[in-house]
Amino acid sequence: MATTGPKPAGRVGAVRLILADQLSSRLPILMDADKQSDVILMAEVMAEATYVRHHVKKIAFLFSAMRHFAEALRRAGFNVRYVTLDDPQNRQTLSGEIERAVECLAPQCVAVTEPGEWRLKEAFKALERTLSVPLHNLPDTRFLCSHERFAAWAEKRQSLRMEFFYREMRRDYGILMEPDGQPTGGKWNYDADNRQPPNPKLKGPRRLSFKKDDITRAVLDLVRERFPDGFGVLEPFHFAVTRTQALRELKHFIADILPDFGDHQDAMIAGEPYLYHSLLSAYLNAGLLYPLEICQAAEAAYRQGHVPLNAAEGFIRQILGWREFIRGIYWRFMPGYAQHNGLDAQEPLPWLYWSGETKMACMREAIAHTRQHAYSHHIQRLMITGNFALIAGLRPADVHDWYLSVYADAYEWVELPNTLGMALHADGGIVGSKPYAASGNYINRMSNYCADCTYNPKLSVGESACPFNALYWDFLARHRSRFAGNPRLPYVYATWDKMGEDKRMNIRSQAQAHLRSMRQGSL
Ligand code: FAD
Ligand code: DLZ
Ligand code: SF4
Repeated sequence: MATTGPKPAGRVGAVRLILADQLSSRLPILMDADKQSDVILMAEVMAEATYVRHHVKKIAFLFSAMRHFAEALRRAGFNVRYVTLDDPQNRQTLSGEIERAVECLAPQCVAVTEPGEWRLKEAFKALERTLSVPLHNLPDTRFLCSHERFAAWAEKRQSLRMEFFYREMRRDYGILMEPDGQPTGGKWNYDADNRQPPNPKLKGPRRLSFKKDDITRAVLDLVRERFPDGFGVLEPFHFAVTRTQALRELKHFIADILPDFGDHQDAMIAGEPYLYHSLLSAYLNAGLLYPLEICQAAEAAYRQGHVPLNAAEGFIRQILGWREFIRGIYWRFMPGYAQHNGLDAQEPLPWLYWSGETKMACMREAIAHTRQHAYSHHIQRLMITGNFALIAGLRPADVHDWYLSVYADAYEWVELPNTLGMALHADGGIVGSKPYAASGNYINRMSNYCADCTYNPKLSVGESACPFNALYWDFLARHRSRFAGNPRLPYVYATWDKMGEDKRMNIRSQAQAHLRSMRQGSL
């Protein structure tokens, strides 16, 4: 592939930057472009590929999707300047590549779409001050809730709860709404019908695998060569890398998988990384799919009688509710949000998160999926790796770094509030009213992992006791003054108090023993 594109015949109007996660033709940056005089700039740069230790599949997915998008733009008649990672002239930062494009093309201005990470927004602000031509910031119109809409909703409230935000979004977009203004089916939320414990024989449905073309093969070679120490396994590589392929993934999900999404939403089964989840987040976040088209496809499947209401509503809530709510939180509370450590957790991230080497079958499984696929589903992220980090008191900044690195769908706007807020309860309760702490009992109920584990989920003390048990009680005891008044926790503290002094002391010293083993790499 050519590293740079042709220069327009006359004076260049605007250089328009498209980031790796902005691969959407409906963004103003492309819709307002003049095909005669403007140049679209896309750049693979080391600074972005290394600011955390990204999974190699994430890098390959983004580079391949970028290159395919650039080809599609060229076919549509745009002038595209595409800078590959191995271009000897590449300055290896986005700001450096914008400056180089300005030096080479002498445009009248530069335009960027608001990026999804605070640090890039700051970098573009700094660049604006030094660039020889004006830099215009364009909005990211792919989201369903604008910053202004979120602020208008949030300003009226003391605490921000996703459920109430979601109802407003349902009304705004008329999704699963009846003409009389009532929610379809009479209820806003059908979670009570979802989330069944798994049958241990549960098998995930067949998933699509996309054929690798020359572009993807070249990217895989590049990533193999340039990121030999990257996290995770590069091949096999099954990702969709074009909008057409991502739409096939969406169609397959709606037709064959969504009907069972609700029932199995919280289930975890050994050797089944995907179960009934959509696998759409990487495509949605990179811009290959739009959130509204996904919600509308799910609603249409329900209205045609193909999908039950509990599944359609539960799925739509994740996108129209959680995803938009999380983004609203990020931009409302940054940059301070990233500094939160509300539970004063100071334990460094243990190496087992990177290596997957642990006797805990549930952690081994979740990290193995992560290494293999740059994916694990929500309950593994929240109730296995997230829950362990919470109850073991791992440092939020380290945990944030890990989640931002290891998943193909990870960008700070979505990863940070999920990690700091939802999983670690480090934000003082902005995202969630209660910590998602759970013992081995929960994991045993919702998975078949414990059957194959060195540890016993029924024991809290002793060599074979499940680490989640003692760490769970120790977490609650450590933070009693903070959580005792939480209306959702009194029964838990009543159980703790009933245990008796000796048992409580044994459990707490067992928790310390687990932490020592964790530090020594033998947990
Ligand atoms: P499905 O289960 O099929 O859900 C459908 C869609 O709903 C997803 O594709 C996603 O777009 C959206 N969604 C569901 N839950 C959330 C949520 N809590 N926040 C935002 N969107 C949601 N999601 C990311 O996209 N990027 C991340 O970096 C990310 N980091 C996370 C870190 C932690 C600690 C936790 C607990 C969750 C994180 N999530 C993140 C949310 C969620 O786990 C993933 O969106 C989901 O697992 C993606 O898989 P899927 O597409 O199969 O989702
Ligand atoms: C994650 C990522 C990677 C690995 N590489 C690039 C890149 O080379 N060029 C680029 O434009 N963007 C890349 N990205 C995405 C950005 O780092 C950043 O996370 C998002 O653009 C935030 O919206
Ligand atoms: Fe995880 Fe404990 Fe079950 Fe082992 S016994 S799989 S550590 S919950």
